[in-house]
Amino acid sequence: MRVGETIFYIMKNLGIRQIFGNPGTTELSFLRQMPGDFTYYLALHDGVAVGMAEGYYLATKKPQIVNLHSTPGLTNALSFINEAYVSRIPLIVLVGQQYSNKLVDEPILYGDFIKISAGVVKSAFEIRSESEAVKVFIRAYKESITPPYGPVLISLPQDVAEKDAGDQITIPKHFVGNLCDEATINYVINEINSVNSLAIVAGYEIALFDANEELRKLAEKLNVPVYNEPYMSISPFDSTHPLFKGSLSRYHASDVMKELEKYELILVLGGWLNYVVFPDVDLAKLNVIEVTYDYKEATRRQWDTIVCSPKDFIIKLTEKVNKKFSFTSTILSEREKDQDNFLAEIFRELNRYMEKYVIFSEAPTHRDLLINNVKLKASSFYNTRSGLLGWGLSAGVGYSLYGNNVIAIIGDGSFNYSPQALWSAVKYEGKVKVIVINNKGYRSLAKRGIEADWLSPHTSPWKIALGYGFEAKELKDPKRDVEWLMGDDKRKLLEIVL
Ligand SMILES: Cc1ncc(C[n+]2csc(CCOP(=O)(O)OP(=O)(O)O)c2C)c(N)n1
Repeated sequence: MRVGETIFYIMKNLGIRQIFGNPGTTELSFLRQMPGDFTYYLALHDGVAVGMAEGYYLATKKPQIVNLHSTPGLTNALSFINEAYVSRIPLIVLVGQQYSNKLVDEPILYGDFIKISAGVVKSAFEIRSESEAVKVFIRAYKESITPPYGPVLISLPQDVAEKDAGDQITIPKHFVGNLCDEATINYVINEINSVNSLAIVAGYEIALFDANEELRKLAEKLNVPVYNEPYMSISPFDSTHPLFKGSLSRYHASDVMKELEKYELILVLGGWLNYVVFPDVDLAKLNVIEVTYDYKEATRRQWDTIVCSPKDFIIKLTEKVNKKFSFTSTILSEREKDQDNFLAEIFRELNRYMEKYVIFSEAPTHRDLLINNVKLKASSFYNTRSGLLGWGLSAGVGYSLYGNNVIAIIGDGSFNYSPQALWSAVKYEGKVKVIVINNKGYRSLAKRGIEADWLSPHTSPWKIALGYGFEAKELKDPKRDVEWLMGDDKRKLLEIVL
C-alpha cells in the first residue's frame, strides 16, 4: 500500500471515515488515494474546515482529521487550531508539503510547519520518508487522545504520499488510565467535613467526559449550589435544576471573588476558575480544590489540585461522602424576573424546541441573556473557549453533520468571520437553524466607551446567507417568524435587527 492508502486504512480501523478540508495541489496526491466510502467535507475557508471538524468531534467524541493546504491553508487555519488546543479537542491536522527532496530550495507553498504551528498544537511531525508514515500517524493519534486532548500536526510531502509503505501494518491499542485513588478521595472528604458551606464550579470537562449525570447526583447528595465556570464553553449542568446558581462572571475576577467568597470551600470540577477577561484580583485567595484530567491546567494553579478523571472522582466521592449541606435553592422563574425585553422573549420562545436542539452561541452582548432565558440541559450549549469569533457557526455546522439539530445564535459581527460555513451546511445537509442578532456592529466593544465608526460595520447577514443557497430572511413579526424558523426541519436563517 502507498502511504496515502495506509493512512486511510489506519483511519478506517480507528473508526474515522471522514475528513475535513480545503485542498490545494500539495494534497492531491494524498486525496487521490481516498477510498470511496470516505466523506470529504469541503469547507470554503481553511479555518472553517477545522471548526467543522471540532464540531464533529463534539458530536461524536471521536478524534477528527483535517487536511490543509501547505503554508497558506495552515496559516489561514491557525486560530481555529488554537481553539482546538485551548478546548482540548483531539484533531490530526494533516498538511500537504512540497516535494521532500526540494524542501531545501524553499519553493512556493513550502513552509516549516513545525515552527509555524508551535504553540497551538501538542506536537508536530514531518513524515520524512515512507518508512515513517505509519509510526508518525499512530504517534500523532495517540498523542491527540492522551489527556489533555488536543491537535497534533503532521506534514506530508506530496511525493511521500505516493511511495510504497509496505503491507505490514499493525495498529496498536492505546489505553489511558487516570482513575482517582482512595487517599485523594478521603482527603477531599475530610476537607468537606470540616466546612459549613461548599459550592461546586463545573466546567467543560464534565461534558467532554460524559459526567453530567454523575455531577447532578453529587450535587444533590451534598445539596450544594452548582455554578458554571466563568468562560463556559459547554454547559455542564441543567439550568432548570434547583441547585443551579448560574454562570460566574467571565469578565472580572473580582466579580467571581465576590460570588464565591461566601463559601468556605469551592470544588472546581473540570473547569477553569480564573479564565476571565479582566483578571483584576488573585483568586488564589479562595479555598479551592480543583479536579481535572489536565495536568497542564492543574500545575498552573496555586490551590489544591487533583489530576485524574473528573468522572471517576465524582462517582467515588458521591459513593463515600456523607454530608448534606443546608442550602436553599432558587427556582428558574425567580432568576429570570428582570429579563423582560424583546430578545429575552424570543429566547424563551425557543424553549418550546429545546428538547431536540443544541445551541452554538456567539453573540457576545447577548450571551448572558441567552443563558438566563433558554432552559439549557447539560451539554446543550456550546461556545468558543479561546475567544475566537467564527467558531460558533463553523463548529455548529460540523456538529449538525452527524445528524444533530443545531441552533446557531450569532452576532452580526461574529457572523462575518465564517459565513462560508453555511455553504457546507447546505451542501452536506446539516440540520442547522441560524439566528443572527444584528446590533449593527461590535457592540460589546463599543459599549466600553469607544463609540467609533470602525466599531460599527453594518452588514446584512441574511442576504449573504442567500448567496450560499441558505434560506434566510429578516424578522418582521417576532411570533410568526420564530415559528417560520423553528416550525419545520428545514435549514433557515432569521436575522433580528435591533
Ligand atoms: C478572531 C477574532 N477577532 C476579533 C475579536 C474581538 N471581538 C470580540 S467581540 C467582537 C465583536 C463581535 O460582534 P458581534 O458578533 O456583532 O457581537 P456584539 O459585540 O455586537 O455583541 C470582536 C471583534 C475576536 N474575539 N476574535
